[in-house]
Formats: sequence, C-alpha cells, structure tokens
Amino acid sequence: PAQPRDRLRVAVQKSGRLGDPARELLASCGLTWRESRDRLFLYGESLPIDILLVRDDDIPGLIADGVCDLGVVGRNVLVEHHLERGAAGRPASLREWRQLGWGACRLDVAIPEGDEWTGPAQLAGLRIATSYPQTLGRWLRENGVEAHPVVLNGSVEIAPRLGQADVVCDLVSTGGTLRANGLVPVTTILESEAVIAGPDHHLEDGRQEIADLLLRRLDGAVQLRE
Ligand code: PRT
Ligand code: ZN
Repeated sequence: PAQPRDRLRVAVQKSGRLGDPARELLASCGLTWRESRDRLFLYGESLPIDILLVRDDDIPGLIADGVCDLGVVGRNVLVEHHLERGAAGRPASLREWRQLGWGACRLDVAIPEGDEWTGPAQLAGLRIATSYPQTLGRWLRENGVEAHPVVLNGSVEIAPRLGQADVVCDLVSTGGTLRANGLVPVTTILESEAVIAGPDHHLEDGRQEIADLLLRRLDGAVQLRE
C-alpha cells in the first residue's frame, strides 16, 4: 500500500502533446509551483497539489499503485492499461473523472492506399502493426477476426513499407502521417481525448477534499474557455 499523504499528487506528461496543455489547465485553476532541481516533481505553492512529470504510458500504473492520485492522460492509454490489467486477471481500478475536450485523436485501422476496404473480415490472417495490442485485440475479437498484431512502440506507420506488417492500427489526428506513408484510415476502433484519470474510489487522508476543490475550479476553467 502507498504511504499516507496529505497533499494531492497529479501525474502529467513530462514532454509530448499533453504536457503543456495539462500544466496550463492546472495553472488556470490557480496552481503555482516551485520547480525542483530535477524538474520531475513540482511542489505546489498555492495549493497542496504537487505534480509529477512522467511518460504518459506510466500514468495509469502510477494511479493504480496509489503513487499519484490523478493524472492527465489520453483515453487511449487508459483503455489499453485497463485491458492489459484485465488480461492479467487483476481487477481494473481506474476511471475517467473528467473529459477535457482537447488532445482528440482516433485509433484507426489504416490500409495501403488503393486497396479496397470491404470490412473487418478482410483483416483475417494479416499482420497489423500497432502500439495498442489490447485495444486492437478487443476490437478483433468483437468482430470475430483472427489477425496477427505486430507490437511496435513507434514508427508504426512505416511498418507496411518496411515489410513488417500488412496494415496498421494507430493514432490519427489530421491523417497527414498516414497519407505520407501511403495509408488510408478505413475504420475507427477508439475515439480518444485527454481525460483526468483517477481511482474508482474516494481518496484518503483528506485528499478527496483537495481533489474536489481542484475539479470545481477545473470545471469553471473549462466553462470559461467554451
Ligand atoms: O514520451 P511519452 O511516452 O510521454 O509520449 P508519447 O510519444 O507516447 O505520446 P505523445 O506525446 O505523442 O502523445 C500523447 C497523447 O496525445 C496520445 O496518447 C494521444 O492521446 C494524444 N494524441 C492526439 C496523439 C495525437 N493526437 C497524434 N496525432 N498522439 C499521437 N499522435 C501521432 C499520430 O499517431 C501520428 O504519428 O502524431 C502523429 C501525427 O498525427 P497526424 O494524424 O496529425 O499526422
Ligand atoms: Zn508514451
């Protein structure tokens, strides 16, 4: 079990797409921080809310283990983590506390340009490059298709050209990267956006009250922006 804490700890992406908007959002809730020398831990000055800067992939695990209370992360990462835990027979314990309405993208299946798309069944027996094997696997099962996921942590879109895979299942926002690699999206298997993730239970040691205050301010900040 995690050590008792009376300050709220929020996990935010260190660099990458969601890091800056997440910190801006928290700043718009009135948070100010004292930067530490290693710059991985930001001590909250205006409120007892500290920030831990991490890889986005680590955020669900940090919350599940109670090391952090909340995190700003893409739904795609949260869903993949949830399915991974389920596959390992461990109970899922996270939920989306808020949807943030930015960081939108889709997890799409994309096939070589010029190929005809007749539906999921045509993927049977094919190699599908992806960083989201669990989410892809669930979709394949739901569609009764047996295919071969090829798990890559980056450069998924180039896999067909390298002969590593036949098609891909990857995140898409503008579609420019797919197009540049001669691929076209044919079906969406998950709609994603940035969310506030947290445990599916109340926080302890007074941290729920701090989280409630943060969420109230956050709801106000989100409304102001709309
Ligand atoms: O270092 P760390 O592990 O923390 O970062 P990361 O490289 O894993 O993640 P990052 O920063 O690339 O993305 C963080 C989150 O942003 C993702 O988990 C998604 O929830 C969200 N997001 C939104 C995206 C995109 N849009 C997106 N376009 N994540 C990735 N992409 C990729 C896409 O796959 C393509 O390769 O960006 C490229 C450009 O996309 P197009 O469609 O505009 O060409
Ligand atoms: Zn990542």
